[in-house]
Amino acid sequence: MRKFYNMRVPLFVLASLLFGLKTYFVYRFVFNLSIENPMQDFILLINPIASAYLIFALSVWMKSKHQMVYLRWTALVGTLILYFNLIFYRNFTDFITIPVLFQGNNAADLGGSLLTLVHLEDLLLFVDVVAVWYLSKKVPSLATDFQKAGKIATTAVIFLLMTVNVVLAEMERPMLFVRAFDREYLVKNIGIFNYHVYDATMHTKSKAQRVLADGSEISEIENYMRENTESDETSDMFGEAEGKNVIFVSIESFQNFLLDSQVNGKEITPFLNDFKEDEDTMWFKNFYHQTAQGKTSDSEFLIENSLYPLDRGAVYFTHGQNEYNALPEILGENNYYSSVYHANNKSFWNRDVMYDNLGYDKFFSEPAYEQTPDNSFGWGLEDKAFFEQSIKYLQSQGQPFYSKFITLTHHFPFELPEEKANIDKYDSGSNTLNNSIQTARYTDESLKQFIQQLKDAGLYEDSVLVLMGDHYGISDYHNKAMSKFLNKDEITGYDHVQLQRVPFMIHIPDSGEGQTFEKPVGQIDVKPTLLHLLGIEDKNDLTFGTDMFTSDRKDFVAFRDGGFVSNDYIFNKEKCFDRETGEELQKEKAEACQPIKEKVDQELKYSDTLIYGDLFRFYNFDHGEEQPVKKQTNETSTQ
Ligand code: GP9
Ligand code: MN
Repeated sequence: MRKFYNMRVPLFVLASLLFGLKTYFVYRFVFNLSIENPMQDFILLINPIASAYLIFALSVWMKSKHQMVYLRWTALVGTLILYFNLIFYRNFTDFITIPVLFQGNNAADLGGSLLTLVHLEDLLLFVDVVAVWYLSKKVPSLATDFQKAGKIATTAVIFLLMTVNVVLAEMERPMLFVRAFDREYLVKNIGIFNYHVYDATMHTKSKAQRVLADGSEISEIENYMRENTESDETSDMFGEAEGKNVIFVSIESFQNFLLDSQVNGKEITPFLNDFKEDEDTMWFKNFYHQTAQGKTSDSEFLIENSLYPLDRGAVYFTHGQNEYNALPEILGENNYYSSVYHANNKSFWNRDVMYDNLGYDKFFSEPAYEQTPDNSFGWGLEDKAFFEQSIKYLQSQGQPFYSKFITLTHHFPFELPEEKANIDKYDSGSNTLNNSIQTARYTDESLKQFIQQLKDAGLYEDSVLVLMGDHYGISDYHNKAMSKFLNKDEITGYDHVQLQRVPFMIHIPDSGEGQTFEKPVGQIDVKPTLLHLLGIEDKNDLTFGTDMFTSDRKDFVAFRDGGFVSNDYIFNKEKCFDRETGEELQKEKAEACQPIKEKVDQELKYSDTLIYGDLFRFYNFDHGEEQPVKKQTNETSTQ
């Protein structure tokens, strides 16, 4: 008995257990990781303990005094990694990737948003760090002094635990690593730390892809596009807006659930509610955003290029120097002047570099606007002042022009001075959702004013107005509040997908072409649609989207996580739903999703190959692929 009493648990074991259990609690109760069966829960418990043991147990190979230093710093750094992921998760319902880390200046700009993501109870996360720190200093006897056999045995346990973890994960989700579209699955099955190692490997691999690419893949991708996304039809809408200016408004974080909804008897978006029904407005009520970690910049990338953004990082950052055949460039060749209006610092999302590359003539960023304490809050200049101050620049542009406006006020954390709010906050457990109602209403008012200002400036008649929501504003983290708002028991996988619908309206003054379209379409289709309306035919263009008016469109809108919407089905996180009823399909019925899912995966893979390999540098857009011009843009030459 006495012997047992005297036995001390080595600090590395204690640290592993504490750290592992803590991580488990974070996975289980803070990250919204869905648990579908007891096996998944077991994996969730085993993986943090296994990874913690992996890191801490290595200390047995060190001298006692180094062990203690190693253990305390490892506990601290590990906790910080976990904590940064947690903060990131609260905002994006996603995990950090390496490319996101290199967007440091964006994180700095988050400013006010960050504060709302840090909670007091987060201090609990550091309790074990304090304990390990204390014990490592005060009880040196907790260090180990194993003989070689002990060290080897400890290391063998590392391998054993890791193997059990990987085997269980592979059983639970076959081909996890190959099909890793979904970071949540990875974290759930191998843990956040191993996920970071995996992510680093992927990062290196994708960097190598450009160097190794030689242009041979482009013809396969071109064939795919010609067969699947190019339309043989020319719809009646071809050239409907020929020669007109295009005023494109990207509305920050705006989702369709805001439309036609009320809070305390007041409409949230009275202007948009009317505008979508206007006799000159074509409203696509099943239009989906397709963005990933690059948020607004991903939506811009989709509409300018009709290519998919990447599943990790922001393509604006990681591939800002690639060769593209973007909308502003094509319009430029057709005598359009192109510009972007956005009152934020120009390097955010690497916009200054990317816009230049995409062929924009001018970027009106923060310095073009006058900011005062009265007109700036949250992320900066308020939308009303933004539009008002933009008119003078718009008037001085040569015509026809293509100008993109990116709003800012309805951005997380949705701050608005009380005297500027014309609707009550919502009342739920989520301040984010509650506050967002007021900023949504504010932005709706700013759009109404903008159209009046365009009319007053004589710019309305000759322009096509396109309004588009860039991506979701309310993440899954607020599902509980969202279910209250939508009057539902819960938010299912089906609801999640339907919540990714964002406004998309094309308004051609005096056209009488207004109607509501039901077909599922997405941001990938915007570029071909606009070119179609402007009567610009670019037969050599390579796009994954198709203009929204033709009837021979491919039957799916793909999401970056591998989910999709087709005419009949909705697919999300390996579940197949009936698009009409929302019912989850089982067994044979669910099989119907598989062939579409394969196409979706194929298409996303092609898009990634194009971007990672920078394959457009091998393609001649003037003549098509038949006369390739192999450009020697930098280190990779194919000559
Ligand atoms: C930043 C603005 C918001 O300039 O576009 O970016 P987001 O966080 O939505 O990607
Ligand atoms: Mn945005």
